[in-house]
Amino acid sequence: MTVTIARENAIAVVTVDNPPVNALSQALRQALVEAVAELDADATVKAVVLICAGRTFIAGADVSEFGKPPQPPHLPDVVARIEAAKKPWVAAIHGSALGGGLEVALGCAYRVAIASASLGLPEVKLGIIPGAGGTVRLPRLIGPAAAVDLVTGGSPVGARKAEGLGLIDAVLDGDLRAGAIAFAGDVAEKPLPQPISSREVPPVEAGFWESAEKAVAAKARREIAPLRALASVRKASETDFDDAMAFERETFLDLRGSKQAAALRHVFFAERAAPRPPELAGVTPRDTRSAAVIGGGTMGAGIAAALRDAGLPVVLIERDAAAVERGLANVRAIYEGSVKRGRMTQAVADERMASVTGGDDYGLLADTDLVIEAVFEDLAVKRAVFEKLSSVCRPDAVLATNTSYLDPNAISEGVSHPERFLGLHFFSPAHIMKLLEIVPTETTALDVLATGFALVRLLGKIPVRAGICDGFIGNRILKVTRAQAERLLLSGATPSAVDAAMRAFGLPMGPFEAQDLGGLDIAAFQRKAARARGETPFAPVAERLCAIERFGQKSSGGWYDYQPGDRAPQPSEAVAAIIAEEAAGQPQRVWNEADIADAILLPMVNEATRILEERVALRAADIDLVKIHGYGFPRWRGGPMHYAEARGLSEVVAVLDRLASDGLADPPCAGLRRAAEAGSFSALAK
Ligand code: T1G
Repeated sequence: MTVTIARENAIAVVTVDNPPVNALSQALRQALVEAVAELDADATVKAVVLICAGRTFIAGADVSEFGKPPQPPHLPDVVARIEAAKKPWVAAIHGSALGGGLEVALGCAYRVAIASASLGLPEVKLGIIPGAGGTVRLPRLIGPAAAVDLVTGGSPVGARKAEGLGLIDAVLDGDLRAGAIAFAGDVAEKPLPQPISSREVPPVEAGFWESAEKAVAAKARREIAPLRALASVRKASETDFDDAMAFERETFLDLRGSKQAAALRHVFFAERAAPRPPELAGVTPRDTRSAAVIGGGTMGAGIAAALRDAGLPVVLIERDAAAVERGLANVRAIYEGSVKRGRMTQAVADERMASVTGGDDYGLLADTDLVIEAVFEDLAVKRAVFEKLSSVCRPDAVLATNTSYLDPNAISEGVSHPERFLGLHFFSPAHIMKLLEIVPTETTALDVLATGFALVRLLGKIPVRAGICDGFIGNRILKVTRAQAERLLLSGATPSAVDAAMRAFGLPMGPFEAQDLGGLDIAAFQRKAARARGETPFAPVAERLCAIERFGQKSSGGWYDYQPGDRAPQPSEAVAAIIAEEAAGQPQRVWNEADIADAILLPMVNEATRILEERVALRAADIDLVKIHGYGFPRWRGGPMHYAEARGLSEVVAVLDRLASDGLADPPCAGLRRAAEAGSFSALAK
């Protein structure tokens, strides 16, 4: 880390260089304090530019220091020291000024940025609030309403928007350093602007805080930090600067040690590790400038939209002209839906749709870089597709299957140049869900695997490398969860009680509501295939529901009844009767929410541990990302593996042993017992 000072006539340029994102480590905070003292004492310096090397302005406090006691100089003191400087400091912003980075910029007399820069206070996304004056200076600079949006939402704004808010003084064209030096020269002789800390917060209209609290609570749901951030902005508006700073700091330190902050930090680092499997270090991906999707059904259309949204022209291939039209209509419906929801303008939707073309001639793919197959989940059908692709595509074109349950090794048999084949498992809806399981076969070349990861980055999704087994990572765990949920029904629980318990834990919906939404027939199809492989999937009640065509919301009912036109689940007497028949002779017990959650979550952790032991997943944190980004596991819980570690793996093993002794779960696997002895899953991932 370096902080260098250069002198351009009467302007000093302080350059921060702390790769990769100029995070405010203790050493950097110390160097900034020393730079202020040096330049205050230098009479030849009339103004100062604070600029950063590398790809971004200061991106915030150093998140890796959060697990340790804060070290002086503390950031609020650094910001105050810059604010008290005798000469005007001009923050010159490129990339992102985030969190502590923006707070440092707020300590400067002026802020300028290039048009591509963004500024924000994302702390709530880490389960904390700004801890260096962000909630206290911001309402003084841009007013309470804009400050509430920035602080409680955590999303950055672009430079132009920031200028409009009054957050920055100018958007500079051309070279940032030169522009900032010129700006500093212009202000050098002017009187220093009033420090933000001594300005008044503009008044708000009656009822503002009450309505803000309602809006923030509705959006934050179970996350604590947004409401605490709102309280800090309100405090800043209602008390003097010092009291407000003390309140903010106390809140920041309180949240910094919270379970939610630890969980959100875990996810932050997990999302940055997952795209970098060790085996790909130094491997160059193949270029992907054009793409095609085979199959225009729900998945194919969603994948086509995801590819197009990432800027790739897409060809959608179907078996005949009518199917092509249906496929294109499915893609068009996705874009029309986005326009209807206000996610994009009609012009953007039309422009994107214009680069999605269709055809029933594989010959169109002779020069396509990447082809993703999304046809019916049948091995023979998929193999036929890849036989045709092998004969028309370039030998170096990457061929991918979107299969959920079939073995990509089996699908790839007969593919020419099998090294260019892999699994890319999208989650439905493919243009929205962030998770993508990347599944190499035994022959996938490393540069092809790297191409998969590069594609996922281009799509703005979260890649998780998955080994080959039935259901890879996510769906394999889902099967266990569904079987577990039925076990509870046969021991006295009801679908409503199970779903309510899992919603209370933080899931967006419970296992039975989810099946009714997705359709029970899909899992029935997988169980039929499993039985054909000699397996004995456990779903006694679901099998009976499917036998009477109770497939969920797509039919008159599933686990629940539905009134016509109403998607609200109603407990079903017919289902209760079937459960009673299947539960006959089974020991019954009274289930409370905590016990239900244990009986669902801990077997989930157990199966995830097996997945880790079998190296189907590289890391426990990867499994957390699968559950969070593929199945709605609450981010503020960190994922099932983080949740289990935070709860204590020894306790997890003890509870699982109790459930197993009652016949309500499989016993802890050997890996889970080993992890419990070690105190973490890291013992397994080596
Ligand atoms: N601290 C430490 N390391 C960080 C970091 C941070 N704040 N931000 C990123 N990194 C690392 C990251 O782990 C990765 O490391 C590398 O930088 C590239 O990250 C007092 C308390 C800035 C938009 O929340 O949003 O300030 O894996 O892959 O896609 O009030 O990183 O390469 O070794 O994400 O170009 C508030 C978090 C902190 C910003 C760049 N700040 N970072 O995105 O790169 S709390 C944040 C980001 C705070 C104050 C409070 C993004 C980015 P490695 P990357 P990117």
